[in-house]
Amino acid sequence: MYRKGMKKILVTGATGQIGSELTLELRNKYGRENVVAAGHKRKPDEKLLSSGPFIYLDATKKEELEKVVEEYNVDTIYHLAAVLSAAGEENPQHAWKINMETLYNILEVAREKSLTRVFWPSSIAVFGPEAPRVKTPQNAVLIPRTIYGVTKVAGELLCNYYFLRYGVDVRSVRYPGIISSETLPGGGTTDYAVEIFYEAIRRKRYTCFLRADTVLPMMYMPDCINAALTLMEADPARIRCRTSYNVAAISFSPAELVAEIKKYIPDFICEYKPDFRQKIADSWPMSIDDSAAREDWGWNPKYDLASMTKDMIEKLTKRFAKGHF
Ligand code: AKB
Repeated sequence: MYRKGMKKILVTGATGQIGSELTLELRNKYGRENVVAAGHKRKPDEKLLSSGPFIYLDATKKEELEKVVEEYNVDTIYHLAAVLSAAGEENPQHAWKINMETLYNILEVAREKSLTRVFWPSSIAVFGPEAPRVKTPQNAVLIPRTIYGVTKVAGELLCNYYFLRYGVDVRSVRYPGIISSETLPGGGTTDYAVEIFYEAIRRKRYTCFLRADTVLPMMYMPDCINAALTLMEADPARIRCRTSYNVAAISFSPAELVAEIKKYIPDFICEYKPDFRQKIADSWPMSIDDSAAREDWGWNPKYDLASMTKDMIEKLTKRFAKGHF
């Protein structure tokens, strides 16, 4: 374990889809009091509140961030707060402000205060139609069509710069769509793959905003968390990529996911009404080549389409039975 002297970890975006589960995992691993969860607008749920410190933080304000880092003796930041692809297209100026200003402030604070390590997620959204869409290589051309993708490319370059110029130990992976049962995602193009489970169990009907044959790279939450933790624990000498690593797990289309869900809910009906998100999905890879992550720091996802679907249905069915929606 790289952290000696038990300084603190700060998680921004801790009330979001990844943050809400990653924070709990970090608290299990490093101690409840050592992980400070920071949200901005969304109210934290009971698990997040009762398992350790929670604060409100606007990371576009550097002074606020500096205060928190000093007050809690933070030495590691997981910076998850971001506006995703579909929400970004509705207000590109806002997406640029949130995604770029917060990352810049985090990197600046990491530089000024010599923080030990920073994790920042990039996305498959860095790729555009000019990149090969099947088994997209690590070093494929990056010409995204969304403002979200533009902020992720700019962010990757900024992280690489801060590493080379100032030695900030910032690490990153390009996440695909993340599927999870605890907190709904918001504003993404891959969100259908989570919503579909909620609607299949509650109503046995879902209207999908992507075409039935739209294949996209996806990942189940336990693998998503494992990617962040494994990368952050890796020996610095093994991290040869300081922009962001491709990580892959599963690739499937809505039709393939529907077929898998129907094994548990045979009368489930899915309709298709593609909207503006179809164009975004069509500009992204269908599958990803993640050999660099596998070779450098041992990336190895566990869940496939069948095991992810089984686990999602079991978890959500239990939750809904208890009346927790
Ligand atoms: C989105 O759909 O915007 C995100 C992503 C792939 O980064 N889930």
